[in-house]
Amino acid sequence: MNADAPARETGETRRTRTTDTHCPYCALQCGMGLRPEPAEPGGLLVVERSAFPVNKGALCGKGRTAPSVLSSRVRLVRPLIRRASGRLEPASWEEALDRVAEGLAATRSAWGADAVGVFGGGGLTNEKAYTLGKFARLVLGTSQIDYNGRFCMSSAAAAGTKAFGVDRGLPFPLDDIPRTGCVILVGSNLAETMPPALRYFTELRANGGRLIVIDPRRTRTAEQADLHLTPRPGTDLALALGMLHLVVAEGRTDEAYIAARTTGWPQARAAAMAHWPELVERITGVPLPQLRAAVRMFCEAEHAMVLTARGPEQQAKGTDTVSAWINLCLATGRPGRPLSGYGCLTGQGNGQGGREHGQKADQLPGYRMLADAAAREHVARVWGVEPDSLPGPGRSAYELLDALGADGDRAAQRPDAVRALLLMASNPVVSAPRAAHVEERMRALDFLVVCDVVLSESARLADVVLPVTQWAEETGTMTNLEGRVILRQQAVEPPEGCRSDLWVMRELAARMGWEKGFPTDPEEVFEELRRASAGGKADYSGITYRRILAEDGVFWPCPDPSLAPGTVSGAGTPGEMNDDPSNDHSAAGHPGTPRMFLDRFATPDGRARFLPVSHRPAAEEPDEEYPLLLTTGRVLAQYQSGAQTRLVDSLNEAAPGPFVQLHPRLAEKLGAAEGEPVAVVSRRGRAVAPARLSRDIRQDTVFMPFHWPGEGRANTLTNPALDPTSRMPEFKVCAVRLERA
Ligand SMILES: Nc1nc2c(c(=O)[nH]1)N[C@H]1C(S)=C(S)[C@@H](COP(=O)(O)OP(=O)(O)OC[C@H]3O[C@@H](n4cnc5c(=O)[nH]c(N)nc54)[C@H](O)[C@@H]3O)O[C@H]1N2
Ligand SMILES: Nc1nc2c(c(=O)[nH]1)N[C@H]1C(S)=C(S)[C@@H](COP(=O)(O)OP(=O)(O)OC[C@H]3O[C@@H](n4cnc5c(=O)[nH]c(N)nc54)[C@H](O)[C@@H]3O)O[C@H]1N2
Ligand code: SF4
Ligand SMILES: [Mo]
Repeated sequence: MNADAPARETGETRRTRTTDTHCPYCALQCGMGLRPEPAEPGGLLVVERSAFPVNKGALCGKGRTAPSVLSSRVRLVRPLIRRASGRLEPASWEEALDRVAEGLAATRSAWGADAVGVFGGGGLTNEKAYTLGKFARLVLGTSQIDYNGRFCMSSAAAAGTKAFGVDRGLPFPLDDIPRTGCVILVGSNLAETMPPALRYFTELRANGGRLIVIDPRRTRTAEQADLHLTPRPGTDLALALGMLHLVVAEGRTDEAYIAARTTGWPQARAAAMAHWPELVERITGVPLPQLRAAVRMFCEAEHAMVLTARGPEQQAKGTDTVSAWINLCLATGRPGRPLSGYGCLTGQGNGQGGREHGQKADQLPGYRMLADAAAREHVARVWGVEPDSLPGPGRSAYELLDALGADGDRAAQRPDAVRALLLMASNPVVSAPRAAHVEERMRALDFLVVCDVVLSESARLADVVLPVTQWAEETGTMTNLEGRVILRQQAVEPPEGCRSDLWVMRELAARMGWEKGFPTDPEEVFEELRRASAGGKADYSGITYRRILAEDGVFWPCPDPSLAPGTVSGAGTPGEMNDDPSNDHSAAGHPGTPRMFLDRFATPDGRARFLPVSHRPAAEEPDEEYPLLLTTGRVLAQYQSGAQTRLVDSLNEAAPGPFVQLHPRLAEKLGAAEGEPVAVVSRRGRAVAPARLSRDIRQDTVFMPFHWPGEGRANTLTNPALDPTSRMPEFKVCAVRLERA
């Protein structure tokens, strides 16, 4: 398979021909070609890469316009330092790096290593995420590192690990979707959040399969469904339990599968049976006949899947909610069967790989756990340090942001405050829950360093801003939502003043006494990551850049036995999950694992675990003062905090600013007309945005997208109540009232 491996791009070829690479944004990681074309925005023409299997050439508007964010017109191209004037002013790299190294070292020596924090991002390549985790633990010696992926799929990750022993968002390729019989899509608006993936669902329906969408709003995705259930936000847990109750009551369980492949059914069954369908109807607002219809469609299909996204996951009970959906799948014999099972649609470009290689508070590379002695020993050996020198687990993302700064009264309240922060690839001022508080905490820091490609709202608060290179200007691997490791190749030279995140970390490490151990060549980092991940759950040791190019990506786990450590506890045996005939073993090494769990789950006994879960209310339910529910999410043309996409004219024309989606009846009660500003008020604050009247939303619920800063910032309102297991904030439900603005 290596014989026809395409050549890696070189500086020479880059200047003249099309480079195969991938979009900078979401977890689909659509393949695209980039060809130098001076007249185009960013100097690059986007060329269709129809041979790449995931998107077959299709791109959404964000992907098509991504090169314009490469342009130095909108980019950071020089380091900035906050001077005596109070303003951010240009500086040399030398001065900026010295300043950062001094600032971080000063905080550490005055207040201890845990007074320095690191906040990463799920958009970073595997190489960067790996290096950031290593930099935090070795150079800074801090336990205080976490990342924005905590806000993304952490509930699904926690539930997947509990049930299956490993967390890979989709345990099967997207290509299985058109051939299954029924898909329940829970809280995903993929028609807007990963448009080229819609094709898999239209093909499913063309093949006679059924699509059920569960979303309190009638979205573009819901429009495609055979059945659309519109529960009250925050009640998916009850909905799943009600369906499981009906499955049992109607005798639709797969007893042979339950006996052969699972544990814990009696307890999970008992918990579900306490959720009577009539009670579930009352909690969720979904009429019982619809619930029955959904159960029938799901159970009558020979093959079926449940896929969740942020709707049910971004709740203070997100982990239990996903467990309830997994229970439904297990009771009906789906996971580990062909064309069937449970999957989570991961969100950020490297949302999957970014959670595997050590930028998470409790984690080491290869999805190893920091608290596991054998894992520490293995990784410490790869890093050439003593296992005892590695710090333990730290705080989760929101808890870390909440612990920033020791000003005023907080100095006494928070002896363990984080006083200096290195922020790489996230914009929490816009995207974190209870954002006004988070912004205040960031302003209270002694020292804030931001590495970014643009001057984001968070970068504006920094003491030092370091301008870094991005996707098309550098090479690195990403792991898409299917667990497919792909290679983003450099297609263009970066602007003069920009340096890669890897280079920044190397320079800082050197200034802080680590001359070695921080290579800047991505492939060299990847070779080290292969060894560090060997024998871990997310085992990349058999993957090489060359193989990725030759095979359109390689699915982990992909072990190389020659790199495996002697013993690693809890590592499972990935090869055993991999008896799929489509995985053609050959002399070239392990073929990778497109489909997991066909023989066994990654638990010690090989069985999937039912979790007994029960409904509970949202952290904040409506009351007289705050009678409505707010839920939040995305629109097609903007990406996340908008730091990148708000710089693109055509995207701004399509989605110019925030809005409040509300039902015409609700608007009438309020006396608000289409386009008029309305104020949404929660216990955290007040946001104002134009009303968008729509019959596509429940009358007790309003929706706001979260892509904008300022007055219309949705996260001014959101509730930072955390899931007890995943530490996911409750972005998808809080109590609000509306006022005329
Ligand atoms: N255009 C665009 N695409 C993106 C992104 C982007 O910012 N913009 N971000 C990427 C990232 S990081 C992610 S995580 C994904 C997210 O992808 P999605 O999960 O598809 O996106 P969201 O809009 O956050 O939420 C999906 C739906 O959940 C619904 N929902 C709200 N509350 C509830 C609830 O209580 N229960 C249920 N069942 N549904 C509910 C909302 O109405 C919404 O339609 O998108 C990725 N793709
Ligand atoms: N209310 C509400 N809030 C939410 C959500 C929601 O549904 N509702 N969703 C949550 C979710 S799922 C997510 S994933 C978060 C995302 O929210 P954020 O973490 O704010 O995500 P981005 O806006 O993608 O921020 C990425 C930043 O990194 C920069 N960047 C891009 N590439 C690189 C690089 O290679 N290196 C460096 N150093 N920087 C780079 C970008 O310019 C940008 O400033 O938002 C969360 N917030
Ligand atoms: S769907 Fe996602 S990966 Fe594909 S072009 Fe759009 S933003 Fe990029
Ligand atoms: Mo996300």
